[in-house]
Amino acid sequence: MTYPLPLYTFRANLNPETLVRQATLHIEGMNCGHCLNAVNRALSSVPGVSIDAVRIGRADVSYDETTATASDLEKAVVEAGYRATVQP
Ligand SMILES: [Cu+2]
Repeated sequence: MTYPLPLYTFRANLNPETLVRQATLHIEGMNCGHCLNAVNRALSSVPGVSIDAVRIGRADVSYDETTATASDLEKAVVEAGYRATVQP
């Protein structure tokens, strides 16, 4: 007797931690506390994103890749008036 249960189904049991990614955004145009607030606000408005640190010129974030993409992060910062590139 054979059991047609495919072994790969066990891999569907993903650890939720594997879906959280970290990214660093390099941001041009920031120069003061207002900019820090604006970038903070922009990034925290993206669903699935949590901010680890924001400094002048740089933001470190964690994001749930089932909810947000790297380009969502970039877009949020660009819409706030800065230039941003994401490094995974
Ligand atoms: Cu500023």
